[in-house]
Order: sequence, then structure tokens, then C-alpha cells
Amino acid sequence: MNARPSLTRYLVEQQRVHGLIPPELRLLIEVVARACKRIAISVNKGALGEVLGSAGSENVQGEVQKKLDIIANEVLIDANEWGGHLAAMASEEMEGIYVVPNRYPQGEYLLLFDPLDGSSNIDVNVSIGTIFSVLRRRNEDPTRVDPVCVSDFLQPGHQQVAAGYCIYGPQTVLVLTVGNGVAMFTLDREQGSWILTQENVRIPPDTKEFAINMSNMRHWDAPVRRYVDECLAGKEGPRGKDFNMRWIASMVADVHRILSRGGIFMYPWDKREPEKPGKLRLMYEANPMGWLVEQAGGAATNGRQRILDVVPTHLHERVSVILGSKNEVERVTAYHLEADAAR
Ligand code: P6P
Repeated sequence: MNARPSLTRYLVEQQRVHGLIPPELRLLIEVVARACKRIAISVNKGALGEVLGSAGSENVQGEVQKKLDIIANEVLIDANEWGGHLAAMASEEMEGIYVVPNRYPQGEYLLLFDPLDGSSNIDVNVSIGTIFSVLRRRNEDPTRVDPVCVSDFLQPGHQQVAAGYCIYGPQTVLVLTVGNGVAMFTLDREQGSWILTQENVRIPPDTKEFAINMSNMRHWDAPVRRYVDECLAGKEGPRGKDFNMRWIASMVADVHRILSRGGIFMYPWDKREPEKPGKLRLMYEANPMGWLVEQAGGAATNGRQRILDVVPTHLHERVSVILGSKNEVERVTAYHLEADAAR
């Protein structure tokens, strides 16, 4: 009986059959996957590992850092800095970029990550995850003194060469795209290996399930309010069907549900902080999740344009996120464009 392929075999086949994964990129993905295994061990220890609670510090976003946020960040840096496959890293937990030290060879890739997204859920044992995005380094100015600068990272999401997340939930699952669809690998804790458990993941174009933090309703812009009101009106309303609502407050868990059974996830702009386009970060949350969703047949916009076409101006910039079942995302986006045209 053919055993299910491992992550390594999947990556080798993607390289041999599709020519999608040069050896350094395969190494990068395998190193990130191995780091996620180590993070999973710390996460699963919980109180037994003295890793719960606050670290007593704040990150660049001004958010209280959990001990596990810092541990996960250090695991990813330590695992990736020496391999020669990347030139620098960027993290939600670090203000600047981390350039590979001179004592190690520099590779052609840039790795961005949110080391532990949803960390407010850690202490209450709700699924959390690691999100990562891979870009090719670009250096338009060969005369430049610094080998890698922040500006090298400021590429739109359609430039990604790999993206994925690891969800630490009832199962530990690595979800990955290299541009040839979405595959899911479940961690076999007995063997310590990632086993392919689903490939060619597809998001149904329609759904009856929406995900948004309803407590923010009074702050939303009109198009989002219109869409959610129609969902709440159910079969008696203009949609002619009843909707269900989910909000895990862990993007990885909400996106994993959408990849698994469809749905729409919204974290839109709201008037609490009008100068900010949204809460979620473009480079290491919206871009990787947006590419995964598109690769699974869904859509991802900021309400007005494809997320992967947003040209970043800052490493930690935020963006509104509407992603999931294509027909629903297109409806919400159409409501935004209609409202703009009416202004
Ligand atoms: P709220 C987690 O902090 C996060 O960045 C995402 O994972 C999640 O979707 C969102 O924020 C939850 O935000 O405002 O509902 O707590």
C-alpha cells in the first residue's frame, strides 16, 4: 500500500514535475516546517512548560507580547539564519528586518512571518498559528552598501514564491502553496514527520457562514454593515438563505475553517482608528493568507482591490481583509465600489 507522501516527497515532486521549487526554496520550506514542529511542542506543553502568560514587554505593534510569541520568533530566527537559503527575515515581533549575520552565507530569499498569530488565545487553549510568506530578494541597486534593506521586502503579494501557515489545534497542520494549489500536511507525532493529508484544496464559491467580530458593528463602514445585515436577515431577507456566524479571533483558525469548508472572513476598516486601513498586517498575514485563499479558488480583497496587488509602503502596514468564498467576497467588494461611486 502506498503510504501517504511526506512533505519532503511532495516538495521533491513539485520540483521534478512542476519545476516550482528550486533546492534553496525547498530547504527554506523544510526548515520552516521543522521550526513549526518545535513551536508546536512548546505550545502543546502549555502551563507544563512555563510558557503561558505575558512576557512583560510590547512588540512594535504596541501589543503585549506573550512568552510564546517571543519563543516562536526565536525558534524561527535560529532555525533559518544559518542555512544559506535566505538573506533576511521580517517578523511581526521585530521592528526592523533581521539580516543574516556575515558568519553565514546569504541566500536569495526573504522570509516574513507572524510567529504566533492569535496569541490572545494561547492562555485559553484556543487554536493559534504561525503564518509565513516567502519573497525573492531583489536588489535593483547593485552599488548599494547594505546587502539587504527593508525596501527589498516591500513587494506586492503577487510576488510571493511560497506562503503558508501552521495551525496548532486539535491537529497540528501545515498548509502550504508554492503556486500550484494548496496542500495540507498533518504532523505525525509518532514519526515526527509532516504527512500529506489533503491537496488541491478548494473553497466553494458560495457559503452560508460569515466570520467577523460583531462587537465592532457600530464602527463599520456602510458596505460591510449592508452585507452583514443581509446575512442576518436570513431567508426572509434579500439573500434568501440563513447564515451562520463564527469568530475564533485567531486568523489562522478562521482561515483554516474557510479552506476546509468555505465561508467569508472580514476584518474591515472601521472608524475607531480611521487613519489605519485595518487591523491585520499586509506583509505577513493578509498576503500569505490571500495567496492561499486564491490558490484554493477563493478571493481576497481589501474591500476595493485584490490584496495581492496592494503595493506596500511600510513593513508593518495594516490592511482591511475580506477573504474566502469568491462570490461572497465579490459581493462585499461590489458594495464598497457602489458606495464609492455614489459619493
Ligand atoms: P479581535 C489576533 O490577534 C488577530 O491578529 C487575528 O489573528 C484575528 O483574526 C484578529 O486579530 C482578532 O481581532 O479584534 O477580534 O480580537
